[in-house]
Amino acid sequence: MPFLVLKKRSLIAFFIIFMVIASASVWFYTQSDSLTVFNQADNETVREIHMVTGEFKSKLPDGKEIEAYRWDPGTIFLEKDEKVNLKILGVNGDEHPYIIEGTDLKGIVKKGEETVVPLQFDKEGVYRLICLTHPDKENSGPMIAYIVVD
Ligand SMILES: [Cu+2]
Repeated sequence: MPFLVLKKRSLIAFFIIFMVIASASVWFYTQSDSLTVFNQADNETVREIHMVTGEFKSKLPDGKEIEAYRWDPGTIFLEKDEKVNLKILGVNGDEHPYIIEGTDLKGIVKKGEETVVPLQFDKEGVYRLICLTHPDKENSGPMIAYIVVD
């Protein structure tokens, strides 16, 4: 009987040691993984920001329909000098020709397509992403998003 108890004990001891080693290696691997990811982000990886084109629609009491196209999200934030790929998916509206104020960036976001706009600003400020078809409320807008660089 005492022999059996001793055997059980050493089994338990082995199990505990095994668990400690196993969890230590799991911890080590997850740590080194996140370190690698962090280093990549620090050096070369270009951050992605996703945006879609959306539409608000409503009916007035007199039956008249009103609508507004929007960039969603309507405000994005970048660090100065940070490299970002702005990926805009066209959902509502067939085409949205856009400009970004204060830059020479322009293009067209089309329904069902993803437009990638590479961004990098060396000056702080608020830059407006403006749809030229829907720039104000008279033209089913304002379809304006704000790019905040600080
Ligand atoms: Cu538009």
